Amino acid sequence: MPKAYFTTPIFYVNDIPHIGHAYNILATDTLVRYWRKKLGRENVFFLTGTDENSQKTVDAAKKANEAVGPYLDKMAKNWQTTWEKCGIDFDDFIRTTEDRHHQKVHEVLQKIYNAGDIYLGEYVGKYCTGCETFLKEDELNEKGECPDHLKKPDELKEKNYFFRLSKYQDLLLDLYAKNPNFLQPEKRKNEVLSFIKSGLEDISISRESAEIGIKFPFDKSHTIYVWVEALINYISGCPEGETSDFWKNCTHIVGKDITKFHNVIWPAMLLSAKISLPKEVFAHGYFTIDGTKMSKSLGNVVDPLDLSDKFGNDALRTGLLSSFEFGNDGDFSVRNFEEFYRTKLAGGVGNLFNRVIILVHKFLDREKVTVTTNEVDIKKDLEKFNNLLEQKKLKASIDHFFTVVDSANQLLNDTEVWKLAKTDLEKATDIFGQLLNKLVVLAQMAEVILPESAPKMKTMLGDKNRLGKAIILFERIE
Ligand code: ME8
Repeated sequence: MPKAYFTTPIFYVNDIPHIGHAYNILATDTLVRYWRKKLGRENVFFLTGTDENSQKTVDAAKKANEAVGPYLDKMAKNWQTTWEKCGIDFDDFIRTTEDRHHQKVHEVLQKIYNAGDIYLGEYVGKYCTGCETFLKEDELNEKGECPDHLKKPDELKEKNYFFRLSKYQDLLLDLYAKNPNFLQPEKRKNEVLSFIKSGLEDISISRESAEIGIKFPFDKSHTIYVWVEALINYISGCPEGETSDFWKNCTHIVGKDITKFHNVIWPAMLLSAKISLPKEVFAHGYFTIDGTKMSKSLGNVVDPLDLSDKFGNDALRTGLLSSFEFGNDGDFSVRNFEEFYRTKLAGGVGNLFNRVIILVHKFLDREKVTVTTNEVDIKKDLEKFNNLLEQKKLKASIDHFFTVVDSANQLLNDTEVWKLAKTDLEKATDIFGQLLNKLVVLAQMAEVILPESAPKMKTMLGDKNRLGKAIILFERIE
């Protein structure tokens, strides 16, 4: 059986998760569920975790008046339990403060050093702690600030180790020529390609004055640049390591903000260390909340747990993922989300299951109900759904699910089967059969996009001989 390995970015623990992070991990979890269904659970591996060796986590601990170690433990736990509460079914959770990660980082950095790609030099430049990156003059705004964090970067002058990124310019172009899908979607690839073509400079990969981090294996007085070691988490947490089929079939799901790291620096590091590359990177877009950028100062940051507590995890997942297509930028509005819940979930699929099951029980001898499965139709709808997921079209796959829901509701209403059953039971039985077929296919799709409702749907559908009782899938919420 082929293998598949999916990763999310590892999240910074200087703050708690918000809905932007949840968007990334819910999308990944949805793709993982599709592949687990196709390849079998043991052949698919899902890794997430936390990025902890960052100056901003140290600053956050100080601000909270807590010692760094316990602060990191507390925050990592918070991220992990948030994802568990949101119904994310990851196989492993990696923290960059773990030994297994430190060991792997040393191994990889030593290989890059042995390849002659690390040298000592002096760095003079501007560093933004918010981004954990050096910024060039032309990347700053008119006030000389980082455009994302609206803060003047720190002036740094220190002895640094450098990575010979410039050496990999042509090799990277070659990589994209040979593997056009290494970065998707296309527009993100074009951005990265023009960045590479504009000329790659060697990058500083050490800090002399860092308060946290992993030391170089060949020089313990220097700390490894947090991004360089963070990327290695994907190997530290890879089942069976970087020579395995999992690794060769790895998909990194990232936000578009971090493609330079995942699509320039990371493949160059791997080429240098002579480690095979992951299969692909998919960069999704960013969303605004009601048209404005989500930010603490604006007070419009949405906590995924608030939505999940009120509407449930299936609503959180499908409401977010169907707001705009995966790969595009978009907008999320709580009002549209509530509308989606009301019309599509409670009034749509929930109501459909309930009505059909209750009607079948009312008119047919429940012991004798058999679902006259019309295989062709089921196959057609499932195939379309699966094809969309293979292409990572998450919104389109959810939309397709609701097209089937709508067609079932229409069949129910057009035939007025509840009246028909009183006059022509034979004809009504045929319609009930068609409706149950649609519910069967919906329950199968739900395993991927509505994983908490899927078992309830299956219970309602019962087995070949016996239909189950109606269950409310989505409570009406005022
Ligand atoms: O970048 N819309 O971590 P991070 C969509 N530690 N996605 C969003 C979003 C929004 N408004 N806000 C955040 C880091 N994200 C590094 C990664 S990996 C080796 C190291 C998503 O916690 C987006 O996917 O700042 C972003 O890439 C991710 O959250 C991680 O953000």
